[in-house]
Amino acid sequence: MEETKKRMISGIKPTGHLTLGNYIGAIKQFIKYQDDYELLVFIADLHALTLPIDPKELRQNTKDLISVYLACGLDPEKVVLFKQSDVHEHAELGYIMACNSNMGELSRMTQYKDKTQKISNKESIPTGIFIYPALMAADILLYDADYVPVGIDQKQHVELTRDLAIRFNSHYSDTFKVPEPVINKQGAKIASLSAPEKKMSKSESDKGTIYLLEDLNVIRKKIMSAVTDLGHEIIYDPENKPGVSNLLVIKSSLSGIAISDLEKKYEGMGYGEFKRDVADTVCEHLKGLQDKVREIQSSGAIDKILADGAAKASYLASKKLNKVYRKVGLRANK
Ligand code: ATP
Ligand code: LTN
Repeated sequence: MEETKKRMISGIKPTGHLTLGNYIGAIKQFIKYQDDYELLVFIADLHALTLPIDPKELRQNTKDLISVYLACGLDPEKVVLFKQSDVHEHAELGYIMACNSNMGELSRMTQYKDKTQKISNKESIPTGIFIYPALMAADILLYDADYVPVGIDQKQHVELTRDLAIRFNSHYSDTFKVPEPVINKQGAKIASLSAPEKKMSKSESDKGTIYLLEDLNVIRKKIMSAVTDLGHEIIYDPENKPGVSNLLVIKSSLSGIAISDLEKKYEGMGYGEFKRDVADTVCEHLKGLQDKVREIQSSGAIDKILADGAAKASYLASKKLNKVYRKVGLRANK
């Protein structure tokens, strides 16, 4: 008898142009897992509203994100691919989770602190960014996911999801599966090329960010001017050589060559030649991806894929939300 597969769920916000960090830290993992797990991958468009965003941009980002998911190899025959806002249960359970979380735990979230630090008038911090983790918990708990593959920056949110699930279960009786985060060993935090102490991020556009769909010549230039470190050795030493180590992680993640083998290959090589080699690998990879994205966008297949995905996700989500509504007293407890 075939063993039932464990379930996994993850999503990316369509907040900006996708980066190499999103690809290596998140999307590449999804592809790896699609055969062995029952995988759901969604476009976290409700989350994209938590900070101001232009509607036109949100629409374009959403189209790009689904195209990139498909171009990278997520197979809609194996994976449930959908848009969060197409499944209304996310917002509804998000509200219930917000009612079951507290100000203390939400204000301790690092992402909340980081994102609001830049807003000088604290009175104007949007409420959505504060309750973001409650919606993220709903995204996960709706589907009884066993695992949540994310980059390291999202680990804290998955841990809060676990706390909220355990609290709900003990208050109202067993309702949610308690999920676990899955963080990949390598590439969980791709750094900015210009400031290697910072995460490469799609909402902080700078010359240190490689966008998956940008001009390949620009990408090459960004890699050639990446900050390297003192000395001339090409070795993996994130403490003392964050710039070089980041480039090694990028090269290794895209080529599949172990970092220790790369260190041997680059022994005695100068930084310039090293960067050229990394740029060749990145550009070769992204050229293939960009060609596929163009093909998918002109194929007209996207709407149907998202509609099918939403139907499958809604089936699971509505069952869970009904159960929750009964437990909390919003429905007859039959
Ligand atoms: P924003 O800048 O809007 O916060 P982001 O680039 O951090 O966005 P998210 O939508 O928050 O992207 O993240 C999508 C997924 O990509 C998450 O699993 C996240 O951990 C992962 N991720 C994002 N940036 C990186 C990075 N630099 N290295 C590795 N993984 C990353
Ligand atoms: N918060 C995540 C995106 C996200 C997510 C999720 C990831 C929203 N809901 C559920 C995994 C599971 C982010 O900012 N990367």
